[in-house]
Amino acid sequence: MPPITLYFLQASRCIRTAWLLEELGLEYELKFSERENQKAPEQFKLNSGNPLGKFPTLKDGKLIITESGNISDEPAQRVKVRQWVHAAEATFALHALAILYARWNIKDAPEGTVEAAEKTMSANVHNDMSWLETELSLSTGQFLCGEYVTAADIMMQFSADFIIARELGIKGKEYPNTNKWLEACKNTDGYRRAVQRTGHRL
Ligand SMILES: N[C@@H](CCC(=O)N[C@@H](CS)C(=O)NCC(=O)O)C(=O)O
Repeated sequence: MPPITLYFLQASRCIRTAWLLEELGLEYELKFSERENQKAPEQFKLNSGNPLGKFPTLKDGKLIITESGNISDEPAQRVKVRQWVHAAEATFALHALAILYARWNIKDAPEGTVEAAEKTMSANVHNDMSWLETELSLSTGQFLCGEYVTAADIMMQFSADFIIARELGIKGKEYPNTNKWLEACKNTDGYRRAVQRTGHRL
C-alpha cells in the first residue's frame, strides 16, 4: 500500500497534484470523487480529513497536506518558479474565480448585472493573460521556466486551462503562446498519466 493518498475532486486544481506525483514517479493511492451540485460531496470531505474540505488533499501517513502550491513547492526553488506558483492562485485564480462566483451566485438581480460585473472584472484577467503571453515568449524553452517542466507549469497550467475552458474574462481575446504551452504541458508523459489515471476533465 503506498503511503501517499491523493483525494482528487473532478474538474479541479487536483490535476496539479496528480501531475506532480506522476512527474516525480511517486506511488500513490487515488481517492476520486465527482462533484455533486458543483461541490465536493460531504462524505468525501470527511474522508479526506481536511478540516477545510477543499481539494487537492494529500495524506502522507498521518500527515494531511493541503494547498496545491504548498504541495508542489520544492526546496531550493528558484525565485522565478516560486513567482508562478503564487501567481497561479493569488493572481490568475483569484481574478478568474471572482467572475465564476458572480455567475454562480448573483441571482435575482436586474438583467445584465452579471454581464456588467463580468465585463469590469475581465480587465484583470486579460492583464494577467497578457503577462503570461509575454513571459512565454521570453522563455528559452517550451515551458514557463525553460526546457523542463517545473512547479511553475504544474501550478499555472490548471489556472490558464480553466480560464480558457470557462471563458472567464477572455471573450474575444486570443492567447496563442498560452495555447501552445498548454499543448506542451498536456503532451508531457506525466500529465497524460495523471489524466489517464484520474479521468480529469474540465
Ligand atoms: N488554494 C487551494 C484551493 C483549494 C480549492 O478551493 N479547491 C476546490 C476545487 S478547485 C474545492 O475543493 N472545492 C470543493 C468545494 O468547495 O466543495 C489550493 O490551491 O489547493
